[in-house]
Amino acid sequence: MAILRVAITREVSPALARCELTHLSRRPIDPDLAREQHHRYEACLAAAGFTVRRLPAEPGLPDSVFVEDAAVVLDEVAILGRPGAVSRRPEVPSIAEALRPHRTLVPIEPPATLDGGDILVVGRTIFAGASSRTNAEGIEALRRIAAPFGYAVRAVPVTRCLHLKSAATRVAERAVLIHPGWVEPSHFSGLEIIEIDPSEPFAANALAAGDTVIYPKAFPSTLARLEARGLRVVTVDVSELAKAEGAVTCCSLLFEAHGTPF
Ligand code: CIR
Repeated sequence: MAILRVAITREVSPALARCELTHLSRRPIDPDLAREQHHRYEACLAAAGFTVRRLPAEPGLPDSVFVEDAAVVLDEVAILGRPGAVSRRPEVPSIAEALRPHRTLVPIEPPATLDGGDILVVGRTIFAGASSRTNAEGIEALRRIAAPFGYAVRAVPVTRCLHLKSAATRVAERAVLIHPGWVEPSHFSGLEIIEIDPSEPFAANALAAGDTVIYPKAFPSTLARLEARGLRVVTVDVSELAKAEGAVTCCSLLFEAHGTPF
């Protein structure tokens, strides 16, 4: 059977305007534009070689487009998240069903909380943000589940932004894009570090999708840094999702699977 690159996404909820907000003030969100931007984002994933499996919208779950937070998909196993925001916990069962054909599923038990947005995998190292959403028990549970597969889990304190991946994301096999004011660069010693342009504080969230980096259109100065490094970057306008404190990693779960396109 062929190896497929799969992207799980979920249609924008009509309730997106009632999303959780932690570091942003509420601004009006245009739901049609949000949906359109999300569809263009999915088109970028398809162009990057991913088979996009879009789950139906969840009208009662405002943040459910941000599927990344509901699970951590490793090559060997999928860890189901237990979102730190109580309103987001009902997002997990449908993500579990979508992952079930592809991975053994392992849940996280209370009192542990873990948002996928806090989990950054670089090779066999997992950086886990200790944030307002992911607690020490969540990081310990992740370590217990991932260690037998040879992963080392490193906890990284996150206080100035929502998730670790608001401050640091992987842009190439061993390169991370970071906001040094939001996360201490020394945590990533041994990796190549690209810093965001300081004029663009939200610019550290980039999505490595195969050989392509999917990146918000809103950060031209940091984009120039990524391109100067020789990365293949495609930009997408995610302005409406950004008002919900989301960005490009949050809107998909990417993994390899055996099978035929859906
Ligand atoms: C939340 O506060 O949970 C959502 N409004 C935004 C989640 C964004 N997710 C992510 O960065 N992984």
